[in-house]
Amino acid sequence: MVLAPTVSALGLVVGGVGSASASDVDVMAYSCQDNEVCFYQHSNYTGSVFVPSELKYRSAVVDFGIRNFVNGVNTDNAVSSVKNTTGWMFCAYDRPYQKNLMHYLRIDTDDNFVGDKAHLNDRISSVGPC
Ligand SMILES: [Ca+2]
Repeated sequence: MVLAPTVSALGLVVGGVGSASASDVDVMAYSCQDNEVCFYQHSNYTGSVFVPSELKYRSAVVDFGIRNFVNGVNTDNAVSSVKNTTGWMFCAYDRPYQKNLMHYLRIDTDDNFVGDKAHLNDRISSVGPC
């Protein structure tokens, strides 16, 4: 009588560990380094990441449609959170080539596109200094 629930619980634990390790790469969040702008595939700074070198030099990413996250997924209309650790503010646009300004990525600021910022989720198509 006591053994049955114990075995059942153990089975659940093993199952949980198995599924977690199978998707470790996808789940493990990238730690944004100094002087980077990190675009995350999921909210809360999780999922895959896109760290464009252009933004380290205060240049622009004019078309997310031709850029991918580290996992190979296209970044256009797919960013759900952003960290800006550079000394510059950038503008995020809904359209390529910096058209349709929708949000300021402020200096040393984290942007999580949930709650009152949910309207920005999966919309960034270009980013540049502003
Ligand atoms: Ca867009």
